[in-house]
Parts: sequence; structure tokens; C-alpha cells
Amino acid sequence: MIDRATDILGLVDVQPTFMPGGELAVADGDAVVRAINQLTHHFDHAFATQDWHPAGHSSFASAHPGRKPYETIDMPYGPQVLWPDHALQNTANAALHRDVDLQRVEVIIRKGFDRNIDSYSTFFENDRRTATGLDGWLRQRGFRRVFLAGLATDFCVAWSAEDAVHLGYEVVVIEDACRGIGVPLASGRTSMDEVRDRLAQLGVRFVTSNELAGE
Ligand code: VGL
Ligand code: ZN
Repeated sequence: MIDRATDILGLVDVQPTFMPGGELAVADGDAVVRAINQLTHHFDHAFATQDWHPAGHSSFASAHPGRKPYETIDMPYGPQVLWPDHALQNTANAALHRDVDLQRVEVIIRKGFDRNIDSYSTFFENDRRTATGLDGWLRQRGFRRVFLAGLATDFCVAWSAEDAVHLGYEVVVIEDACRGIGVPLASGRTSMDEVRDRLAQLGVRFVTSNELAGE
């Protein structure tokens, strides 16, 4: 059962840059728009995140001569997957999708604007220490449970879910309102295979929109 006072919907990177036709297209990524629009009415409160990179960002393969997108390199803060240039500040594809219902969005957290560090999670940059400020905002507003939807399941949604658990929130991922990238890993599995196990172990719940409607 959704508690409209202490539950909040988090819309992660619902931006055309992550959808078919975009720079870092997630397969079927645009399907999240309709899925999200059908479930926002369950919530009184929402926040959104927006990937927001300067040109030459260090997560771009193009910033590392000889490297290709989807390779992993070591950065001072740990391993980093390299991406095609995407979510460029002030470009149309970096805007929140024009059709997504933002009526209940009370704060928009931008991330990835420091050119030297990537930021998947909506709580911390990829050093897992530099805060975005969202935790303080949620806490001061009295939210205790975060429902996540958006892109991409195996990166920004997963890292946000994990940090939220560590910060003491209950976390629910609305799986049909998310789509993933599926980067091949050294283990032979993909980032999609790993993410569900890792999050489930942390106590993250996965629900479908239908289950949410029935709750
Ligand atoms: C994302 C890769 C790079 C995401 C953002 O939104 O999941 N993934 N930047
Ligand atoms: Zn990015």
C-alpha cells in the first residue's frame, strides 16, 4: 500500500539521449514514458534526475584516445565504463522527455556535470562519496520509501537503488517502467544479469505497475 506522505516516485534519466534515436540508446527505452505516465497518479510526490554532461566528459570514450564505447577503464575513483558522448548539457536530447508527466516532480537533480567524474546514482557521484544533495532533500521532506522508474536499469537506476538502501530508505524498483543497457562483463554475464541479484540481496523489492495498482 502506497503511503502518499512518505513514499516518493523517482524518475531516473527519462531523457531522449537514452532512447531509440538518442546518443546512448537503450533498447525500447522510450517505452518507459508511457509506463511512467500510467503510474504517476499513485504518488503525491516525485523527483527526477537528469544526466547532464559537459563536452569532453571523462565518461565519454571520445575523451580517451584509442578507447571505444563500452570498454571499462580504471579511473582514480574506480572502474568506469566508457560511453558514447551523451546527455550533453543544453541539447534537446538531454532535456527530460517532453511527453513524460512531470506534474508531481518537486525537485530535479542534475548529475555528471563535473567533467572528471561520472555520476550514475542520484545520491552520490561514482566515487560514492560526493553527495548530490538528494538525501538531505528527501530526509528534510520526510520521505522514507523510494519507488524508482526510468533509465537505465543496470546503471543509474541500480546505483541509485543501492545507495538509497545504504542511506536507510526502503527501495522498490518498478521493473516494467525501466529499461536496461546490458553491457557485457568480464564474468561473461551482462550488467543486466548481475543487477537483479545484487539489488535483491540488498533487500530491494521489484514490482510491476500492475502490482502497484493492486496494492
Ligand atoms: C546512464 C550510462 C551513462 C544511465 C547515464 O542513465 O543509466 N548510463 N550515463
Ligand atoms: Zn551519463
